[in-house]
Amino acid sequence: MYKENSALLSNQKNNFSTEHVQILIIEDDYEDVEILKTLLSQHKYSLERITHAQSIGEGIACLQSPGHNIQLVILDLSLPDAQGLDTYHSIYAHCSKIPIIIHSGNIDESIAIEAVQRGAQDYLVKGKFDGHLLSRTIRYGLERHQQFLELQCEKQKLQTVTAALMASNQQLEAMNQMLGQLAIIDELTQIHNRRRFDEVLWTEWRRLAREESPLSLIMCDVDNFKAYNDAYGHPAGDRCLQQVATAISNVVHRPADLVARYGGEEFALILPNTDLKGVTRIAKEIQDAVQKLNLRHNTSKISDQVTLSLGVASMIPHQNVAPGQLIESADRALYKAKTLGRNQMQVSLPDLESAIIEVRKASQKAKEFCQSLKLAHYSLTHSKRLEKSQRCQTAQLGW
Ligand code: GH3
Ligand code: MG
Ligand code: MG
Ligand code: MG
Repeated sequence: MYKENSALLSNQKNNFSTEHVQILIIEDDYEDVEILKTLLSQHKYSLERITHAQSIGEGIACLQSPGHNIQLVILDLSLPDAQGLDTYHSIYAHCSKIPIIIHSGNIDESIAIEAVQRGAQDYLVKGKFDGHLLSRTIRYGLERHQQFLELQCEKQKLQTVTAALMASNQQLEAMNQMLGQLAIIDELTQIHNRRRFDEVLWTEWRRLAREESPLSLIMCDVDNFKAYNDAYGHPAGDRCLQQVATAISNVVHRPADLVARYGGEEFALILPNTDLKGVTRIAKEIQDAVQKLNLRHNTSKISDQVTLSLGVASMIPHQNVAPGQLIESADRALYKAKTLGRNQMQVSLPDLESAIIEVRKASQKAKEFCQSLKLAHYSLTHSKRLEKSQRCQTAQLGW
């Protein structure tokens, strides 16, 4: 379509001088044809470039003939094979790219208006125009039509550019999404990475501090994994880590739970709104799930299969305590599990938990104290006024 229009434009450019214009007259009345030809030749239109058709059928055949170079059609609306605006529609359907001027004996203004609204360049009433008007109508018709084609061309160019832009935008979005995923997913195990773990821990810590609800953490470490690599090779070690990661992921189900590869052969779980009882149960399920994998580990010092050591911690976060404290707490428990023989879970001693409770208590006391001070101040000033006016006693201060 775009190429078609461009070709038409280049054909027509600078070719509007009267002696070069190729016109098709579709008219069944020979007298009218002669009148038109006379008027045209008086205005220097070349009669050699004027073609005549007597019916719609003949006109269409002419417009469909290969290599025709008709630039403009003058159309009678009353023909042997078509009448009224249908005549116009039939021709327009075959040559929407060529300007059409209607030449009719019908003086009905409404038909003229409708024809122009539907794309005709003008509507000339037979016997009501002279050569000047005809020539001007042809010139304007050709120019207007060329402008229309140029606009169409620009519109199509714009559409092509817009489509290309949209396509590259979609590609960009897809790439951005992929990059976003790459930034938070561990390549080997396809679970979340350390970076995502840090983000989520921070968010959940602040959220649960407001809610005053528990946040739990499990740190898992594959036992004697160096020996596994040494015995079975690094690629087998990689596969083992993938299986362990999947097994751990399958244990947790809540949307807010997060399983991440914390580093090397260590995994970490964030379990929001989960208390110590809940997290202990999950840790045991993880141990069972890894045991069920039944991955041979003949060089392990503690079992003939791959095992985990787990450290568990749980606390109600507080805005004055950093979330790193929870990690340290779970890490201490993991260290204890390692030193006590591996292949087991240990729970962090709630020393920090009690520190947080102390902070809470102190903060509550401070609030109460402030409240009491306000009341006492009110009570003192109030009683002073009473003493002056009514000479009565006393204000009490206490909290
Ligand atoms: P422990 O029971 O005390 O945890 O002993 P360990 O051997 O598991 O711990 P250590 O820290 O001595 O060794 C960890 C090993 O984990 C060493 C390293 O080669 C292996 N490892 C870390 N990341 C990967 C990995 O991406 N792929 C493989 N195959 N091995 C890894
Ligand atoms: Mg007629
Ligand atoms: Mg380790
Ligand atoms: Mg280890």
